[in-house]
Amino acid sequence: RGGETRVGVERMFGLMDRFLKSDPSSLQKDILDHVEYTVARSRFSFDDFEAYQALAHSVRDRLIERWHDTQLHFKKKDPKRIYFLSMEFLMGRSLSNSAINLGIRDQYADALKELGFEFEVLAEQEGDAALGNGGLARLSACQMDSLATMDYPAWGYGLRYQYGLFRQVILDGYQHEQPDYWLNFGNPWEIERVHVTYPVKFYGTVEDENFNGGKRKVWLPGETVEAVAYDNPIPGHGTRNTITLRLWAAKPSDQIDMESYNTGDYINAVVNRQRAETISSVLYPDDRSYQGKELRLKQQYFFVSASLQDIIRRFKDSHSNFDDFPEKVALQLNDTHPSFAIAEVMRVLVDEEHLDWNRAWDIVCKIFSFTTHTVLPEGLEKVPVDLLESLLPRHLQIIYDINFDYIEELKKRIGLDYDRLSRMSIVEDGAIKSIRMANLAIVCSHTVNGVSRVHSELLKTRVFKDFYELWPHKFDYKTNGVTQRRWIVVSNPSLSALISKWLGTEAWIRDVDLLAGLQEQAANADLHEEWRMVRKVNKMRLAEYIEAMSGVKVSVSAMFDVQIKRIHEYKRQLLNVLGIIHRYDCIKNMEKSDRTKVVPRVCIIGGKAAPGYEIARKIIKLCNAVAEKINNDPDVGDLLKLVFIPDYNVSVAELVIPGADLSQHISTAGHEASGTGSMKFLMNGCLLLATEDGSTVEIMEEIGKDNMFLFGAKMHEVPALREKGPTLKVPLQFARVVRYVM
Ligand code: NTF
Repeated sequence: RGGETRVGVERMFGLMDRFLKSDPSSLQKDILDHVEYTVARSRFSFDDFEAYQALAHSVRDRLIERWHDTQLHFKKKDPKRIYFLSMEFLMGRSLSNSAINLGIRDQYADALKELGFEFEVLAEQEGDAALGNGGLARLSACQMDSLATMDYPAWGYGLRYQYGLFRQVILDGYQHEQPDYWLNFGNPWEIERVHVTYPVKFYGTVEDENFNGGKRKVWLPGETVEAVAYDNPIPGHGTRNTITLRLWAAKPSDQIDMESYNTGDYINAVVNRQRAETISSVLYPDDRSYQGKELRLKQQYFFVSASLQDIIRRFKDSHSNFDDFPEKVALQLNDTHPSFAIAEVMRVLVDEEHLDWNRAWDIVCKIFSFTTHTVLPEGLEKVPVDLLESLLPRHLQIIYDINFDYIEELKKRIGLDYDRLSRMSIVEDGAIKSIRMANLAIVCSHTVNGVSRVHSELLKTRVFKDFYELWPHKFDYKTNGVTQRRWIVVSNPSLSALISKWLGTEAWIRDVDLLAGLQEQAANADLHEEWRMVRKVNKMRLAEYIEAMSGVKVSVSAMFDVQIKRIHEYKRQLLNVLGIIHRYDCIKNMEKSDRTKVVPRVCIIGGKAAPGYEIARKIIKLCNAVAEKINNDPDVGDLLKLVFIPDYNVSVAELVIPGADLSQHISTAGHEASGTGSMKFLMNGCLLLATEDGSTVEIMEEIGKDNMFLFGAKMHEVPALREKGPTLKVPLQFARVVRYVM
């Protein structure tokens, strides 16, 4: 911008070194320059954290080069772009992942060694970006990595929360939540775009206005908040493609409310402006129950409105009308959270771009697709109409209009079946009139997908049955996956080296199917021995961590039996703990001579409970109480240990998974939409103990029933069991154990 005319292209090229070099001495120079000029420390005196900062900036420079090239390339080609809208992204740390995807991790490690630093030690300095809760959010992160690696012209859009998922601290066995003010020490992985800002409006009224001889609706908003873009470059592996995760932060609008200033109440006027920032301040820590809170709704619309303004601006840069919009724009709704995008596109096209309603509707029907991550109908969002009417009055009207047309159409298709019409309506008439976000998403999307095969069957036969019968062609499934870049290469470098050595190629890092090539070596004793060594080293690393976090010494020759995930009744951590109590009791009652037959076991449980989820919190307490009892019983020793790993997050998972021998995925069949943890354990060579639920069913088909421990009732057996009620007769000594551990 302007630079070309002022300096001249030739001169600019002359001044730039084309691309940054990645030989050891260039890397060392870069790092030291960043120590001096970015971190502002002397190159003769800096600590590990400062070294990490400098290193991160050096990697980021290389990311930026590719990122610019990618943007330029796509600007020229103008392909159809994928826009992935998600309220949550659990990115974890970025340093190792970025350096590996850029193909220069080892060069950095060598360069640092000569300076007296260890790459892995510096990598530990980075905090987690925890802008999400659980499975849905980590899936978003894995998806971004894959989209970049597979050369898609994709964008992720979300919110830049100032407080990510709370930190879990265990005091006296209970979970306590502490704020995760993760931006405290700066974030080298984001680039603030002070010029990429959009006004986002709320409240106000809708008026009729004369227009072209008729009437039209005009929204006169009551509050404006500015959305500022923060870009996070996401590099692909083995490609220059580097896509963008654009996160929005709320800032007070520049449009100064002169009235409050003129009344002389300057201090209050400034304080009120500052309140705007609360919109992006905190992530809601509950992944299931929808609470109908105004702030949450504001967050949803805020990120949707900013993202769409950005998307439409990009489209209009190279198109003069909306004819090609569906050929150039695909919007993926990650669960119902971004569904206001539908009403917002209608509003922009009709009210601002003055397209006629039917034409706008035609466009809307071609651009949205919707992924749902839940099984339970209770988990689906319902937005109270009252709330919407005050916050987004024009959107409410639009949703009513969409619903009116849709119900009229529906009557023609299914007749006057009022029960069904009312079930399928976007608007729910009840004690609290509300908008069913899932219905809105299904009606307006061309594709609806579940996240595993059984999940999609459940959608078709239960949750969205009425819709499936009407539009079978819309329903599809995309079984979740995870990226081997993070879950093998970053988290288990020794296994990664082993795989490349035995396959004779690194191509599996881009194409996971190539791992099947290891089958040829399945019986090779040397491979087994090497793998065993890799596992042992990972277990030692994990044992050290366990001791540091919980003070419990565990033996690496014991079997490490792991269950790490959000704490939920349906995930049945409680069942796991009851099983551990039973195991403990059996050992206690055993003849001493029989104890030699027991396989020593370290049970590891980790996960956060939503702050308002009482039962989940109690499960954590139970777990810690049982651990206290067992771990301090010299009679049991190394035969059984239980540790609750506090503050489970992406980085902790990277440490725990490679060291696990057995992992548990024991949700009540029919409850886990997919589950992705199992895939991470599996690709690290860990055995699964799992119910036939979600993606396990497909994993079972892939690896064979003989290669996993299937557990528990099947989906079709669950309703009858529920009907029957509890049948388990609690053995006496079992009850005794429960009593003395609590
Ligand atoms: C989760 N849902 C599901 O519970 C998992 O089974 C699934 O693997 C992941 O989504 C990813 O699809 C959520 O995290 C949410 F938000 F819906 F609660």
